[in-house]
Amino acid sequence: MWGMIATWRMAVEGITKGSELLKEGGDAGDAIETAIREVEDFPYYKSVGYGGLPNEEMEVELDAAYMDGNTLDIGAVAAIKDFANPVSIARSLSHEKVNCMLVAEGAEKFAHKQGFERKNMLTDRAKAHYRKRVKEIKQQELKPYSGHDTVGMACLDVSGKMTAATSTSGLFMKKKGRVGDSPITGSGFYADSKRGAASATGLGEDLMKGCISYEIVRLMGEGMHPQEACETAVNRLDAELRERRGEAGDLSLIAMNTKGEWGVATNIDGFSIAVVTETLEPTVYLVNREADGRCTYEKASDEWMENYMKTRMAPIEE
Ligand code: SD4
Repeated sequence: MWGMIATWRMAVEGITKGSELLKEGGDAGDAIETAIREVEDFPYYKSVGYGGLPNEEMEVELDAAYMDGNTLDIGAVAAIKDFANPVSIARSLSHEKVNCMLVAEGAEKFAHKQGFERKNMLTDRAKAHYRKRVKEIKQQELKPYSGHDTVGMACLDVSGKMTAATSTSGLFMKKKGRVGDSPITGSGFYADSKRGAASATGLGEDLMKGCISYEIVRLMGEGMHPQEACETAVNRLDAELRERRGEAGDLSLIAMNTKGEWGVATNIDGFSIAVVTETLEPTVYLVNREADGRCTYEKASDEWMENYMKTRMAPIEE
């Protein structure tokens, strides 16, 4: 069995590309890197890679990570600027024994030495989003941090190897140097070929409070189906946060186990996922939260898919 699951609709072209490799018996590391690069390169996805939304100072600082579930190797970069594909830099760091998580200038120096492609990641479109948001914050007292779509994936190849990876520009209007859950092991991602892999999107500050990707892998290791593991971990963390702090940020998780079974859970409306397996063609699902805390999903309609692209590519009215 092989398969891939990813956060958000935007990942479907990526997992389609990744699945071409998996189908041919390819490696879960190559498949997940290929899939995430596809999302990073598409300029209209405004929270990953090229076209990602900037921080408060109008700079695009990117976070990314990669984990190999066979060796438990981890590589991550945080607050890196001006490089095209942070996930590939993260994967390259995962081969290092030490210094495998680098931030800002340190990460950029490593990437430069390794010959990774430099690119100005701030697009005119992202600048327009920035100016619009500055105006909205002033006029409508909007929360600056709303709107996010990190790409996080879990992958299984025919050899049984599992990987997890993430890539994000983090929260729009974040403080310079702010790092979310996405490059943090166990919070934004975790992979263990003996148990499964998981990844997160949402409010990093809250996802980190539960080390939630690790928690889901742990629950799968105890025999839970990925769906039950995702629901259990998300509902528990959501409840703990509400009890102790009076509120919980957005928590949305995906997972796959060693058999290619998968699961998803969220505490928000409007979450979507992209999935492909040996027996399922690349499919986008919209996730619904039920009153009893369970999450169900339905295939996105053609109309929904069309509308999604239209809104992503619509001109920005400033
Ligand atoms: C972060 N978790 O930096 C990321 C943001 C995100 O969907 O997921 N957006 O906190």
